[in-house]
Amino acid sequence: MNLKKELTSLLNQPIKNATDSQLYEAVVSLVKNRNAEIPAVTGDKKLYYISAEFLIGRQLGKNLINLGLYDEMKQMLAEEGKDLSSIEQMESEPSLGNGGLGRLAACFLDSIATLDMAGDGIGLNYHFGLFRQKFENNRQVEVPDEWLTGKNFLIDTGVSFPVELAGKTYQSHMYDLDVIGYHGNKNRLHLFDLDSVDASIIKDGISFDKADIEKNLTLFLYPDDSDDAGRKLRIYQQYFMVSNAAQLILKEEKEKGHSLRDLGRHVAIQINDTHPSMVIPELIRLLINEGITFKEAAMIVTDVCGYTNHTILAEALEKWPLDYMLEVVPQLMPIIEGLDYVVSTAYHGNPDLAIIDHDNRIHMARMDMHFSHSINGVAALHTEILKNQELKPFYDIYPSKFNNKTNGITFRRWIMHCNPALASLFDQMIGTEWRKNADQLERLLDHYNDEWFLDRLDEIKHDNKVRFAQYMKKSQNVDIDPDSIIDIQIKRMHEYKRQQMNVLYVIYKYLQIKAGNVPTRPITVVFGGKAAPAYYQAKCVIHAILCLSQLINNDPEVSRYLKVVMIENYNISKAELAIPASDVSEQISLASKEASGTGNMKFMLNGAVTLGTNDGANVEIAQLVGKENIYTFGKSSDEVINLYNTNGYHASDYYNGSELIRNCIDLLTSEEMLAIGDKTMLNDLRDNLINKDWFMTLLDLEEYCNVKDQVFREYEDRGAWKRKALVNIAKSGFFSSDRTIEEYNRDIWHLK
Ligand code: 26Q
Repeated sequence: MNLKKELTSLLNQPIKNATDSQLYEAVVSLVKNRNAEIPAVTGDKKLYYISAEFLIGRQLGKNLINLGLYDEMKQMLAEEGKDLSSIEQMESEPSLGNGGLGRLAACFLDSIATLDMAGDGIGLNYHFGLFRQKFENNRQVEVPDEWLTGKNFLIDTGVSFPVELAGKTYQSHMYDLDVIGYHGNKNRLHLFDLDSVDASIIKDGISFDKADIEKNLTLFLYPDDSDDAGRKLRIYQQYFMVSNAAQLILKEEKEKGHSLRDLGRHVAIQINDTHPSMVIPELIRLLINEGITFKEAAMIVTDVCGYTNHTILAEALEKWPLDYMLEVVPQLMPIIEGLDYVVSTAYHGNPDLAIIDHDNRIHMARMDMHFSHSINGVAALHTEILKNQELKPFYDIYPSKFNNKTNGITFRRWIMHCNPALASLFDQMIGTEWRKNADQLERLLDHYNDEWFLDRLDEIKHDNKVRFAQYMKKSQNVDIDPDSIIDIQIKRMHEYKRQQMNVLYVIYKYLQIKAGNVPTRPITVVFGGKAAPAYYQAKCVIHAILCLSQLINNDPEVSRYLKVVMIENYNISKAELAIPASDVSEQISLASKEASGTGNMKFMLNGAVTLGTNDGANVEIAQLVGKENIYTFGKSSDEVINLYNTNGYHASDYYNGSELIRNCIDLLTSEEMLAIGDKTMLNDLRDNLINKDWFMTLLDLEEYCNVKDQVFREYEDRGAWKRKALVNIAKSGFFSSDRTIEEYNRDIWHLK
């Protein structure tokens, strides 16, 4: 049936007369119907990607693109006076993730389906996800994100499994999202839930009774773990996720008539960081129940599982107290103790390798590394640091398990959907083959000296700046000058990502302008990101950004040249508007701390130039584009690691030793800032920078200020800048998640 007829019949009225919200519901129904007709990908071997997060973004546009219906739908609606992108905005964004790891999982599902591999995602159906961020009195306030209200893409499967938590059996409930690959293959994302979950236990903000598992189990992602009840809730959630996963996998294998002894031939499981690690003992337990010996079960599971590490921060490596585990998942403890015994026997009680340590804590990553066949990092530098530093004892015993898989992003969302004008320009210059094969973008380099093309690139960037400025005006009532240089740092708030260094640059610029040293062209510095609710220092940085923004806005002398903006409730939809509008991509983590980053890849693909440290995938970006097309600065990861090992960094030396640094830091608690902000928070931020500064902001601050000034100067050589943007775009093909997934398949999964 043609789209117009089908939509009209779903609407029960002419398209012209329908509201955007009625149209949204009808288009969702149409898409769900189309998806339902597609058979899921099949294959002799199937992947299960288990993850606590899937940051999938809005689904409507993505589904239309991948079904090949987007342009037709857009045009048909336009003929009826309707705008598809306004209709897309009716969808509440699924709140099923928090940051890079969750967005990576979403990109991977897209690529796995696109590459016609059989592979499903498995996670939890959080009712309120992370939280919605609001700004009040220049502070972050957390409120529940009610994304499940209104029509969405979830499918109620009616599938259910019994899961035993603290000796009590709960019946799960499985919802599915169809994952459509580019041009139509289908896999699924299975999200598990519990019918008894009850939002009415949520009290002011996002607090609730953490002990009431029956009602709270799938309310929130990463519930506050600052007390025992919070930490136990995380174990409840994790076990609920992996027990369902393990039961689903075994059920599907039995239905296919496969012997469970052949699991390794037919199933691959990827463990996305340590949150799903309990799938290892759970699968072993279920295999034993099926009559397989412990020893054989452990071998089978090792064959099946691969583990991905996404972070080198020690606090993110999960270690659960044994007594919590005994309380929540007593059925797993004999298995985990058995695995610990195997390890201890094989490695003569080496405490660095033990699953259960002397403090009776269970090291999830260690269990993963012993009982998976693959251990991977997510960028070349990250994998090297894992091998030579963080996970060295494991690299020494299992060198062949270690491998690198540099992250990637799906070009369907991060160019085709978010920047359709640029995507069409690519078509015009090099044909449409790049849409299937991202390496083709390199052919754009044939047009390195094509003035017309370079001007089009620049016009599209300008149009995207206008679109972003309009959005920010409408949503937050802030004015952004589309003719200013737009410099963006959007990512979770964390000290290692060093948003505070960017804040200090803004202060440095503010002081310069005050002293009469004004920039050639206005600069807009954009921030966006959530702070974990219990992460006080990160909240102080948000507070400083919002106060600075107000200070500068109210100062006409400065605001003509400089503007600071913070996007409220930064999420995927907002990233899709901001990234195409950016000139400068801020990737300024302390070297060695950002495992990879994936925002850096999205900016590059959309023609922004990176200002970054030699960290994570920035290193690979720099290698690809060459030093003329990226701005790097800061101490190397080796130097930073050495400073940590020798206790060689003292922030106060930098504070005392440099007038520039002192002036910037002191402005945080100056009279004008204290007139706007909270004395304690601003003081604590200043104090921390001078006396602790664990992530070495001041180490790289002066160089950062100098290089950032250079970036803004060189922006004025417009011809040269456009070429830098072009080279970044042309070299970004390597960062397609299709490439990453081909590598996972080749080296780890062996699906086909
Ligand atoms: C661990 C223990 C206790 C509580 C929470 C956690 C926890 C929660 C979330 C640990 C890690 C995360 C998320 C990590 C994450 O998003 N890492 C990012 O992964 C991206 C994809 O590989 C990388 O590009 C980023 O560099 C990395 O920071």
